[in-house]
Amino acid sequence: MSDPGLDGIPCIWMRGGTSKGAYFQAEDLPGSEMERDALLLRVMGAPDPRQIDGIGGADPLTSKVAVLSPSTRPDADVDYLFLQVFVDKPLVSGAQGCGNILAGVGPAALEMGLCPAEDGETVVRIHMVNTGEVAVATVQTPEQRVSYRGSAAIDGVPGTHAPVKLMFESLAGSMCGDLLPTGNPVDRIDGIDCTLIDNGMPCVIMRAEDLGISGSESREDLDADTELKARLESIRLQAGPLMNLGDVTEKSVPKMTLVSAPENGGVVSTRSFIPHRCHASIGVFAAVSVATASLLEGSPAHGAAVPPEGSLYRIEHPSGAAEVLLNLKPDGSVMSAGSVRTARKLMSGHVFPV
Ligand code: NQM
Repeated sequence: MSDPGLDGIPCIWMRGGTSKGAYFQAEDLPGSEMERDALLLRVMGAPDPRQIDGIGGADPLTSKVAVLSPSTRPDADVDYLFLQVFVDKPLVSGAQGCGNILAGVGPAALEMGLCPAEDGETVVRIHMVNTGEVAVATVQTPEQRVSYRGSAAIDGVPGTHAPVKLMFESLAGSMCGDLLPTGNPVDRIDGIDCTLIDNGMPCVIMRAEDLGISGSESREDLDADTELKARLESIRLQAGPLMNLGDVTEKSVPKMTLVSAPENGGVVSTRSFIPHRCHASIGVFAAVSVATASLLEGSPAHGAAVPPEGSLYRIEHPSGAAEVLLNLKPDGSVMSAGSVRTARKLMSGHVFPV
């Protein structure tokens, strides 16, 4: 009988967008969720703030897992289940998706032979199991091999790489049932104006100044601000049930996003707590949700925003800006969204969850 601690488990360690994670095939992981999660905690070395006994990078952005399998849906090529492995708690959560790790799913599916590569570009339709939506990824595959080399740059990642184009339709209410789960563009929690929105990612959007910050602080300064974090957690725990997410004490949603006026020609500036640490940039779906909120009159995001000329929304964040494409319907609501990310295969081999 095979022993994963001795024989290892096939794994690709990949950067997807501004995150990093372990990409597995579902068939190589235990079928029982409890056993699977226990194994993933050992793989990442969690719980431990340093993740010294695992491959996690001691940061929620580098303690992520993608589980891939042939698609169960006729309109997709591959199923992608995202799992967040908490760094400092014995918790693995599938109660959110991840658009950055999604950037690596097309390349990983092709590398794993879950779908065939074409010569030039390959379109991979990805069923995002966490939310039920389909993403369409375009991967560079010259001579039917995934290429990670190219000239696309994204803020938060040094250098340039091959682009991975991601397109989405009908993200509204991905986890909350509705774009605005309370039916309001603004709700007040603990005296703070909040837009509770889900256009791909449940987010609570607030004015940075209402929380006593400028919104241009560094990630490190915000992470050290325990008083601010306690206020955000109080709002988050109340927002969870209002957003149809139930008790979110042990969940990584909703994301707590503070907005302010843009400083570098973008639409709006953000500092996004995911939810207990400040993001080094911003999640793809969180950026789509912020861009969408910027269209809603009365929302803190609308008040701070400088609308773009066309359909490209630059959402500023601590390491630059994330570019989000929004195609609008004639009534001004969002029809489809997209983003260009990059990914890179860093290691392919076996991981040993001793
Ligand atoms: O919002 C981190 C990330 C994410 C999520 C998080 C993401 C998204 O940047 O689509 O990508 O919000 O926990 O990896």
